[in-house]
Amino acid sequence: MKPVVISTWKHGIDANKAAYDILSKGGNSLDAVENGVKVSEDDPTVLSVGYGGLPDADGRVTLDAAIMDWKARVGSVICVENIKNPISLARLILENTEHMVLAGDGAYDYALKNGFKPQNLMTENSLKRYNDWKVSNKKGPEEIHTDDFILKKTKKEINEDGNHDTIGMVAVDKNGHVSASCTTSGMAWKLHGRVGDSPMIGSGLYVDGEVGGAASTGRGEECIRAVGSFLIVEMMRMGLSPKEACRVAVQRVVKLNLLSSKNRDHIFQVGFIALNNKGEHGAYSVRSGFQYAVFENGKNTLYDSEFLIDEEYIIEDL
Ligand code: SD4
Repeated sequence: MKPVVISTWKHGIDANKAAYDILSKGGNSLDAVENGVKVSEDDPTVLSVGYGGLPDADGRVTLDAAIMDWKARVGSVICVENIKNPISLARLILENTEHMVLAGDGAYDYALKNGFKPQNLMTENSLKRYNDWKVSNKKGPEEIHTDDFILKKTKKEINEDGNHDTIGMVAVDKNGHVSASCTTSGMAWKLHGRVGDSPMIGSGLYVDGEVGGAASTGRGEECIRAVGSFLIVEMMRMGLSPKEACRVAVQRVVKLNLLSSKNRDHIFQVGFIALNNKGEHGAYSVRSGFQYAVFENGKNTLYDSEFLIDEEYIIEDL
């Protein structure tokens, strides 16, 4: 079964290829999850990650990324601009510093001191979409983001839309060592300085070498308050399968959303993926439309995730 790599959304297919290439040659999972998600960071057609990621309300492309390995080593960058591969910056923090998280200008300065080249990450397409949003936007920026946009579409349209979302990746190598990565430009049109779940250890991703790892995508605010990825790993530790553990986290996300007076709605997506150190994997999401890519036994496959909403009993049962 091992090695295995899993990642979020359709663009995970290409990212998985790069990761599996490393794993199948005997490489370790940390190298795999860094180089895997870099494929999405480099791809201007992926509108929620790296180069070509949609900007915030001020027209600034701000990136978040984090990486974690089976030895509980962590690197994370928050709200960094003009660096195309924040995941490699996160890896550098993991390898070279006594810290775990660098933010904003400090992260940027550290990148330049270590050989990263500054680059404008706005593409013609993302600039056009930003300008269109500015003209059409009637609501405050915090109420408009890619997930709401996606969820206004039909299920069919959601599944045909290859232009979303954050990439989260979890891999296990031939030695059973698990690592995870997560990288994003966050919600489109977010308030400047807003940070989502992706760079937050425990929310956007988590790994425990004795158990496995998990990663998330979707509306980060909902995942942060559930500390979703940590919860999944702990559920797997207690014996749940990766899919069952993801389902528990999705239930928690919905429960906490219902409790909150401010965001009492279900018009959002959160999806989780999980992989244990035996190579078993699973996913679950709040709503339909979430897909995840799995490369195992030499085959790269895109799966539709099971989802919670439409299971009406769950609201009362929580
Ligand atoms: C965030 N979770 O910044 C990321 C964005 C995302 O679907 O995954 N959108 O909240």
